[in-house]
Amino acid sequence: MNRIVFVTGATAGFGWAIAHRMVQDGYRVIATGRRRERLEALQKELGPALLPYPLDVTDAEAVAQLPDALPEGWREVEILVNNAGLALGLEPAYQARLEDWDRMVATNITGLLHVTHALLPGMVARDRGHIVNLGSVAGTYPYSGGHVYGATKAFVQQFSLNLRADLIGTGVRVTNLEPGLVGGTEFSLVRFGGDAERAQSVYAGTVPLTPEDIAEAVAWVVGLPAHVNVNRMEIMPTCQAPTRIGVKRRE
Ligand code: NDP
Ligand code: 8X3
Repeated sequence: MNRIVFVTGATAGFGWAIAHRMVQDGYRVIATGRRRERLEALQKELGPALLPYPLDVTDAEAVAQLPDALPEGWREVEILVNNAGLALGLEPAYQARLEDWDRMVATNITGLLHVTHALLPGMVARDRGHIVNLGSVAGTYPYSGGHVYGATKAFVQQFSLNLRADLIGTGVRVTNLEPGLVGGTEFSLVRFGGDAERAQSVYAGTVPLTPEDIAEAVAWVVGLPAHVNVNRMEIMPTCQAPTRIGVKRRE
């Protein structure tokens, strides 16, 4: 198989699992992220079907050079998994750090846009492609402390749907994956600035989704026949559900 998948944020969590799954399914994978040594470890494990390509999605210059900067034979990206992203902090908006807001916007919105802008024209020219964006349930359901993180994922959801509107009549598909609680990643560790105990407490007493569950969803949506487009897929663990709207009662 000569189908090429470009995964952002493949050094950990979902991206790491997606890289494994896609190679296992016979795709060739360009694995990106900022931590070069993690990408090299991935290649050691997965062999020549995986190309380690260090890339910070907020480095506009490096992203703009795609796909021409990729080695020959790796430039015709068919599937883009826009996975790199992060949440920072869980304080209420009025106590949040402005630099955290800026970084979430730069990574989850601007980074995702730049990578898409670089790789989408080639897909349209070849009349074949699939963009899988990592949104979140946080883009649909508000929660305290979710302010900018949830808003970035609402952007990703709407951008995905608007891309679909532009891509009607082409062979390029777009899917927004919207997971809920997923354990086994660095997400909460990053959110809480390296506080492992607080990060672990997020999953206490739950059976969360796993990165492999997300990789399974990616493998399924991209493996469907070319005439089938999953627009949005919301996935929660069985122990999670959208519940009531909050009310603050007087004491
Ligand atoms: P992880 O923190 O485990 O992984 C995030 C990945 O993004 C890492 O590989 C990291 O690599 C990469 N990354 C972060 N910033 C940049 C950057 N500037 N440039 C390139 N890569 C970057 O998180 P998850 O795997 O849990 O999350 C993946 C995606 O899924 C995110 O978009 C997240 O918002 C979303 N999501 C997560 C959920 C969860 O519960 N875990 C639920 C719903 C959605 P490196 O540091 O090496 O650059
Ligand atoms: C990650 C899920 O609920 O922590 O996007 O925002 S949540």
